[in-house]
Amino acid sequence: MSAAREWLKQARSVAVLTGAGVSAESGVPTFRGAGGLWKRQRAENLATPEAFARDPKLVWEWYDWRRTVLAGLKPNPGHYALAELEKRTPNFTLITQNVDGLHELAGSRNVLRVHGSIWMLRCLTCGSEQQDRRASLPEIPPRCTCGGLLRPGVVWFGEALPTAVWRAAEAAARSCDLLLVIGTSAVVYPAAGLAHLAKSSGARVVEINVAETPLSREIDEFLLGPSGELLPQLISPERARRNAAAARFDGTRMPRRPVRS
Ligand code: BJW
Ligand code: ZN
Repeated sequence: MSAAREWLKQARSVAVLTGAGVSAESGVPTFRGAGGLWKRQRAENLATPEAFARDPKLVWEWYDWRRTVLAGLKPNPGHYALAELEKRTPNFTLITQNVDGLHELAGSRNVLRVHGSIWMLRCLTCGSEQQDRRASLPEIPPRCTCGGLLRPGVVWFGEALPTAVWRAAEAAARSCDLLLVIGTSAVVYPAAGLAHLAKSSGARVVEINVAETPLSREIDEFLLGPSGELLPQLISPERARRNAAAARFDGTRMPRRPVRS
């Protein structure tokens, strides 16, 4: 942790790659691993254009259910720590594979959503895109005003990532001094390749995860633990220490201040 803190202090340009694990402490299920899978479904079975072509209603039911779950969730201390890091780092890029929108809710501004957003809908007929933050949609599958079928504005397996967003993500990985890789199994490409790109371009790479990934032995520092705890310790250690100390005193043990009338 202390080496990573020092690299963060020295870095002039910081990039961050996040995955589902960063939202796990908000209550968002991950895709893989123990407790992973959304409603017992594998992303590989439903997150494909073929699955959508075969049964748009089934795929939409999965996404609609996920939207309902996500609508009730809030960012966690890991999301907030990253938003704070952005404010004090002149050259900062947050690259996320997550489609949940929790980074933006926490206050992150420069967010590259390489796998799109679950809150965007795109028409298969006229190509128009619209944001729709309703938890559940009144009609499944939803239709565009032109009558065409709408699809979730996310990137499925076998689909290209949005070109401009992906170029910006590659540029950030290539030019950063430090890349933080947080809560991703690092098995889905091309996103996982950003860590190799940053490393081969001379950046330090620090990973935070509750379990080892294929990257863990190839990078500079692996921090084992939940990102909702480790990110505040990495980014604002003083505040994290104060909060931890405060949490040790519950209402009954906390010395009471005299109440002035
Ligand atoms: C914690 C924690 C806590 C838990 N704190 N940590 C063979 C080799 C290489 C590539 C391929 C291949 N065969 C096929 C491909 C390509 C394919 C791919 O990578 N497949 C692999 C699975 C094998 N990739 C694609 O198809 C991509 N497109 C592409 O390649 O296009 C080429 C092309 C070019 C030009 C024209 C046409 C095509 C697209 C990939 C799209 C991925 N989409 C999804 C669904 C998005 C929509 C939705 O949400 O429904 O994206 S799949 C799913 O996986 C989602 C995620 O963003 C993505 C990554 O998952 P992530 O975030 O890493 O989550 P998990 O669950 O895997 O991991 C969570 C981690 O958190 C774990 O490590 C935990 O330990 C950790 N954790 N709690 C910290 N508290
Ligand atoms: Zn349309």
